[in-house]
Amino acid sequence: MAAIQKYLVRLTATVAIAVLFAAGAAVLLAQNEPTGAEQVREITMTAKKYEFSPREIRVHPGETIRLVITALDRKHGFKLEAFGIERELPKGEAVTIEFKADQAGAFPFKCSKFCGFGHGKMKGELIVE
Ligand SMILES: [Cu+2]
Repeated sequence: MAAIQKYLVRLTATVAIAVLFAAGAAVLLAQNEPTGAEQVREITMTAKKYEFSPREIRVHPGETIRLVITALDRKHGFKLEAFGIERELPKGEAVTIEFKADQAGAFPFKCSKFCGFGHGKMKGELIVE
């Protein structure tokens, strides 16, 4: 009788410790979970002869930028040299480009696929301030 009581007490203690441990682990996990601090700024853009819209993007230093660009009329390209970005923009396809605005300043971007006589003027600017 005494033996089984001892066993039950030990079992209860073991279960209690396990529950406490699990609760502690859950709290730690909850603390480590991203709380939305890593915010992504999504900017939708279109490209067509011979302009990007918007042609000027203003963001803050440190922000993660997600550009979603759709070429409307034909294939274009998007080149943001300062951030090492160059992507083709097939017609009608939303292309997602993600990068961190980790340097401040004004950075030009342009169309990198020849698209006609106005191609050279198809430019824009990313302003990180
Ligand atoms: Cu072009």
